[in-house]
Amino acid sequence: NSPAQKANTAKTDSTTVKYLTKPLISSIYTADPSAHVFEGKIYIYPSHDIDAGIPENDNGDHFAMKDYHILSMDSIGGKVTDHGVGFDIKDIPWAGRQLWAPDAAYKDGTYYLYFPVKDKQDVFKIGVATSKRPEGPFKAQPQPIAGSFSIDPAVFTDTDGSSYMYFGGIWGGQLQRWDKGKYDSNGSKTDLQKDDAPAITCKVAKLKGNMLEFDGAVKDVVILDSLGKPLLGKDHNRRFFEGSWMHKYNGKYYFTYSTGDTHLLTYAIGDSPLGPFTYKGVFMKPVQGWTTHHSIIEVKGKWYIFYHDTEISGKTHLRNVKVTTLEHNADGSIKLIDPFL
Ligand code: FUB
Repeated sequence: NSPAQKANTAKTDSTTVKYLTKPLISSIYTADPSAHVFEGKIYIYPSHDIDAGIPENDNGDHFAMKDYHILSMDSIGGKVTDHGVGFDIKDIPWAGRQLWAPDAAYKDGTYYLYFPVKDKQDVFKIGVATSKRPEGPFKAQPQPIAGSFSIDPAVFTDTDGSSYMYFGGIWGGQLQRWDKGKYDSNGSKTDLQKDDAPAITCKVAKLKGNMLEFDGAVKDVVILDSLGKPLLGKDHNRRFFEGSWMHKYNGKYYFTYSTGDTHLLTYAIGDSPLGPFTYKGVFMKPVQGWTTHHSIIEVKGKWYIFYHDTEISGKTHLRNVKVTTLEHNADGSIKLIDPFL
């Protein structure tokens, strides 16, 4: 455990802790919820946490997930349906281990499930699987998406119909090992280890119309401070770590992400889905547990954030998904959410 993780756990050891909202389901452990409105319902694509008995480390080996259960709700606050296993690691021909945070998209009668998993050489890549139903079962393409790497795919479809994938995560997500354009198995276990250089950042790629391939080069998601300078490696309270998402509000593009070891959800705003984005602030304080991962959707004119914490288990690798409201202020900023009452 890093000191930050210990502090984060200690904060919630007290018996007086009261949570802002309740877990959506308790029959299985779920995390990293990517929510979408499909067919008039809310579908949630979470990781399915399991206890594989692997000790906790900074590489994230204890997150040893093997399948996804897709959840749905008719409305926020309504009954949650667990549709059972919609996708299994054993059906991915190239997979080795660790099926991490997924996302989903819809186009022209097909649902697309995007998933990160380590290949047989223990390198994270991103794959895609398809289904005619939002809850699956999903069938994987035979190979990972060409040019993909690292973790946490988040697919955003703009109002003009173009889709983009945001992806990447440092430390156990291996993003820092791709800094020179190809995977360096001897690379850093954490970040670029250059405090005064621009921090490694999230990646974005436009998707082709077939939703299965990248359309052109993978680009950096540039996050600038208020003076127009890129965030630096030492700026752990603001720099990108993992768990990105994109939503569009009043014509502006909101890039939201986790700062990882400082346990914050932060946002940056831009005029294009490809950025650059200007850092604006924290919109969610640390949850219980080390990881923090979210998605943001609009349902019937109101905005919601799906996130996870460890209320049920108290263990960082056994998480439970939750939902609460997200509010934009009149000036476009996001109201700060405290996950505890
Ligand atoms: O669930 C495994 C990893 O933990 C995710 O990929 C990260 O975003 C973090 O939530």
